[in-house]
Amino acid sequence: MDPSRGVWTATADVDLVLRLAASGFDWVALDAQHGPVDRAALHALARALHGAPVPFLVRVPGVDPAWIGAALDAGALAAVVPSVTGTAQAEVVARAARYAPAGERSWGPFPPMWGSLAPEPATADAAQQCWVMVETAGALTDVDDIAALAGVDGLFVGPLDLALSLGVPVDALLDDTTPGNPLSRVVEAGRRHGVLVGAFAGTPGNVARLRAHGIGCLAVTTDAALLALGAAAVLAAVDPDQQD
Ligand code: 3PY
Ligand code: MG
Repeated sequence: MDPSRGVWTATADVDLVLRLAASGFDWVALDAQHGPVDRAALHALARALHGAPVPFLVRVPGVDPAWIGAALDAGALAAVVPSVTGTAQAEVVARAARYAPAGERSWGPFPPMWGSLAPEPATADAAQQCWVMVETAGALTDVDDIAALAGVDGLFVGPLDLALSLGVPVDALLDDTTPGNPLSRVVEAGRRHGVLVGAFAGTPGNVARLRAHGIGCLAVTTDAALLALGAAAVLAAVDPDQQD
């Protein structure tokens, strides 16, 4: 996963998501926080993505052990957990992603519902991951302790919320190269504790800025952006003189 180029989806359309999973990106992220993925949609999407060429991630709606379990039950490579405010919440999150004795995940994988086998608990614990989003000032303050927690496999920066929480413009956050800048603190915590560091980029320009910080696992674009870019490219190709 590092480096990797993922696509973030803001829809719950099974056919669209399946096509995105076969379009060259390394992973697909389903969004149950800001997108329309509810539990019923999660079942339909997971069933369709079972056996897809690339893994999927699920951003759960918040610090919610039930949703973290559901994301992993669906077969996500990782539950991506937003709005974590610090070490105490990260501990809850990490325990929700692993079966006992390491954690408190409840048994209930989805694949038997469509006739496939459930992974053994130990296999699931080894293969499935928990990524904590670093997008609050509190999570940034605690980032080293969060990265050190057993069961935290990744730190995933949400630049939009992190900038809001720090009270700085997103551009200032992304371009900050002063010693001890926020993104370098996340990267260093990840390196120190051997956990993945990723981020939401969304545009090619932001991909370059995040890579310059040493962040290689990136959500490079979204389904909505791909549609807009594709529409603009087609219209420009058929009528090059009508661009505004
Ligand atoms: C953020 O930038 O805050 C995100 O959560 C991106 O999805
Ligand atoms: Mg966010």
